[in-house]
This record gives sequence, structure tokens and C-alpha cells, in this order.
Amino acid sequence: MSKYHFFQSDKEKVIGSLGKEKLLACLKEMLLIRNFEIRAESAYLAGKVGGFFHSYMGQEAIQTAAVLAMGTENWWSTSYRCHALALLLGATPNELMAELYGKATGNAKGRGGSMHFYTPRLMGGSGIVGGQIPLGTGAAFSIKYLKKKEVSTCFMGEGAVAQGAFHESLNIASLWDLPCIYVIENNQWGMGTSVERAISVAPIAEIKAPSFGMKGYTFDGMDFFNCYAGFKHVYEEVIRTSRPVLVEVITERFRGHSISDPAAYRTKDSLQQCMEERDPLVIMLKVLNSAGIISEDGYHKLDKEQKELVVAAMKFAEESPWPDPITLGEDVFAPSEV
Ligand SMILES: Cc1ncc(C[n+]2csc(CCOP(=O)(O)OP(=O)(O)O)c2C)c(N)n1
Repeated sequence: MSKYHFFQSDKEKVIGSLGKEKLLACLKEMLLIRNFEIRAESAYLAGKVGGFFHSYMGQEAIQTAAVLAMGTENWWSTSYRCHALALLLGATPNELMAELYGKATGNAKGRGGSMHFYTPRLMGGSGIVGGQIPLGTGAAFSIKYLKKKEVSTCFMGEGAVAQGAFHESLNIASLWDLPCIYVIENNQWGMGTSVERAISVAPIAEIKAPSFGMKGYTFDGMDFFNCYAGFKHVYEEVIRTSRPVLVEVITERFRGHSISDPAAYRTKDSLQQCMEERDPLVIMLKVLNSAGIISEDGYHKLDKEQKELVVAAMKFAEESPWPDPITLGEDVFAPSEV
């Protein structure tokens, strides 16, 4: 018996409410994210990309479903594992790839790299574990203060739950009725530490949320349909009540913590099995295929198109200029004189 009580959802209903066009658009986005991660990883290994690099591979269904369910016109924050969210919120593969390459045409003019992608509604990836939680809470405060009909959605890994910032933020959000959706993407590992060795309770949201007087939910992060139905439900609830909620999404990362992690703490067999049986793209394809929405050939065509987009982004990044050293002091907010 699973220790999780997944949000009850109905695939047929989701398919009926979204329709073929939107479902194919989601599949396309998930394929773009997967292809972006694969090619960016190869660019890193070829020495084109420096600094840190954390892949979102395996977790694609979660943020794709969240952005579709809530719409982009909300406030978003996440950890250093931020490539997918930036793509979903409108950053182009070209500007993101150029950022990884450190080029002037990059999303942050080549100054941020993999952990610091932005869009007008994405308040950046955060390199500090849990650093985005007070930020997301502050956005929820400003939504309430300005009386907007929006939510702030803050993604974090399960490793962030043990941080003080998590507890202080959820406490104040509940006390002040802030419209914040806190999403724990539980991919089972915080670097090489398993969740069982790091977090004292499971399921995390169901147990911790009531201690802040909030509702807690658990979604299956490998199942786009469960995530979509769940996020739609919590979004509507938060818009209606202006009460924060805590969501735990059970997922898997298909790569090491970062590109330099060989993941020696996991057996190759268990990872292989998980990738074969629980890949969110394969699960999505199976459902859409049996609903007559896409054929295997159609899927491969879509995949190829996304791969070509990413290969073109690599060319764009390669051919882009390096930042001019003279611009180094630009956009620095610290005063130059005291
Ligand atoms: C405050 C702080 N402590 C430690 C680190 C080093 N660190 C980087 S990632 C990480 C693990 C976080 O795991 P989790 O929150 O589960 O997210 P995941 O990487 O699995 O997405 C740690 C300890 C950090 N960046 N910031």
C-alpha cells in the first residue's frame, strides 16, 4: 500500500476538458524541455557550458501541468533546477541556451548561468536551498496588498523543507491569508541524501500542512493528468479563499543532483527501471495514444521538431558574442560610492 493519498483525478475528464489541441501543446512543451536538457547536457560535456547545471529530466509533467492549470499571469519562483519553468513561462530556447554558454544574448546577459533564469513573471531560479520560499511568500503578500486575482506559486525540493525559511514563510502565509501555493517536488534525493534520512515525516504535505492550519495535497508527479487536475483544484481554491496551500508532488529525477554527480548512491538498475516504467513522457504518450490523440509516428515527429529547435538554439548560442567586459558594472544595484 502506498503511503501517499494521491489527489483523486479522472484522466477522461481532463482529456475532455482540455481537448486535443491543448494536450498536444503540453506534450510538445514536455518534449522541448526534455530535448533542451539532453542537448544542454551534451554542450556542457563538450566544454561549452560552465558553472553548475541541474537537469529537470524526469520532472517535466509537474511544472507543465501547473503553468497550464494556473496560466502564466501569476508569480512564479523555484530553485536552481529552473530550466523548465523558464521555458514554460515564455523564455526562448535561444536565450536560455545562450545564457548557459555565457553569451551576451543570454537570458541574464550571460551573467547568471543555469541557476538564474528569469522571465517577466519568474522571479529567478534560486541557488540557495529554500531561498525562494520567502520570495514567493513576499509575492503573495504583494498580490493580496494590491488586491489582484493572482497566486504566487513557489516550487522547492523536499530538501528545502528542513530549512527555517520554509517554516517561517508558511507560518506567516497562513497567519496573513496569503494566496501562495507551496509545491514540494519530492524527487527522493537532496544531493546524495535520501528523503527518508532527511525529513522526519511522510507524506510531507499531508502531515505538515495542518500544523500551519493549511490544506495539504499529494500529486503523482509522473502523471501529467493527476498534476493538472490537482493544480487546477488548488489554484481555484486559493483564488477563492486567499488561503495558502502546501502540495507535495512525488517524482523522480533521471539524472544525478547536478551534472558533476555520478549518482553512485543509486543502483543503475533501479534508475533504469524507473526510467522505463515511470517516464512522464511515455505515460503521457500512452494515454494520448489510446485516446486517439496522437500516433507513435506523430510523437516521433513532434520530438524531432523540438530537437531541431534546440539544435538551432545551440547554433545561436555558439555564434553569439561574448559579453563586453566594459558592461560588467551594469545592473549592479550596490552604490559605487558611500
Ligand atoms: C542553504 C543551502 N544549503 C546547502 C546548499 C547546498 N545544496 C545545493 S542543492 C542541495 C540539495 C537540495 O535538495 P532538494 O531541496 O531536495 O532539491 P533537488 O536538488 O532534489 O531538486 C544542497 C544541500 C545550498 N545551495 N544552500
